[in-house]
Amino acid sequence: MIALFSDTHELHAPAFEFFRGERVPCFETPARAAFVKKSLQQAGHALRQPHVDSRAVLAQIHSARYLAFLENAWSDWLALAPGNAGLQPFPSVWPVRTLRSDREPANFVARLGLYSMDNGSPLSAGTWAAAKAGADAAASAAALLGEGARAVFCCSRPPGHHAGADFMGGYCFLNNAAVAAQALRNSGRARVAVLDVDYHHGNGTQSIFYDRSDVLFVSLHGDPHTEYPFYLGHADETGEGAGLGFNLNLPLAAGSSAGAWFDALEQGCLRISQFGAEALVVSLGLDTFEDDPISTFALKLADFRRLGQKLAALGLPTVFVLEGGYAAEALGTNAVEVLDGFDQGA
Ligand code: OKP
Ligand code: ZN
Repeated sequence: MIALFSDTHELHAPAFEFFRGERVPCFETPARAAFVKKSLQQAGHALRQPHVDSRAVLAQIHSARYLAFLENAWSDWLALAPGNAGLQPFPSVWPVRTLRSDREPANFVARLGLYSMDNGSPLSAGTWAAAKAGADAAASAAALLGEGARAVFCCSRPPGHHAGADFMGGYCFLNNAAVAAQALRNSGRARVAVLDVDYHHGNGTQSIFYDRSDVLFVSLHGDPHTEYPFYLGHADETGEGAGLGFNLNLPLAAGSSAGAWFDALEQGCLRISQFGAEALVVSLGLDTFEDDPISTFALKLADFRRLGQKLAALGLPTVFVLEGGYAAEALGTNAVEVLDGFDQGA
């Protein structure tokens, strides 16, 4: 399978994040992509650079003011106070209910609150460049499917599925899966399905396509009653307006078994077949792994091969986009198992 990889991901390298109120080393690290790259090479997958500029598609997915904010965030942070180069920006005030989000404040940290859903997503100097390279990979993957590729894997970070039209969060800045889906729509595929198998609900992707019937969103994830992102991902979220019936959430209780997970996958795949998808985007989070440090599902190495085989059985041109997975060393072998399972089943 073709894998898209750019070294630019390394430029997003925050030093720490907040977890339970404490400063801890980041879970989402450059080492993650390095391990995946190494496993891809060992397994003989061809690595290529992204070759398509995603800017036009990004403008279809994200708001203009959010994109401008993100692109200029680091220089605005540096301009805010001397010494900021060695510090990481975090939001401290958010426009929750009753507060206004239509007026953009001048203060950088206030704008950071306006455009963030959590305090768990540190920015660093190269965040925009790294995130943009990931979006470029997603747009490039869609182009490669147009040239006849059966499947393409985007080995990119930071992840994207928590990022909405005008906000970042959950380590995500630009929604790569949404970029891939929109680029596939732009190239003439009438119906595109996004299947999100990350442990965490893809709230950003859901919200971006919530009122659309041309992009089906299906997600398997830890029940938001107890799991991040908490405020979206329930089974009663089925879409709105023209999009009613085109959103399927399959939340599973924390600690669910691999058997329960594959039962939900079967349901999700049935819905995608019934939808008549002409292409598939997989938000490939591998934090469903039994040893993941921040998640509670129990998938083992062999389960990832089985996942790849199940996805191949859908018989669709497929873009895989890397999302979460924080057992960094195992992430490489787990990802390659999915891709090899897919190639074997295809
Ligand atoms: C991103 B992805 C919060 C610590 C936990 C949320 C998890 C984000 C997961 N301070 N952060 O879906 O794998
Ligand atoms: Zn996740």
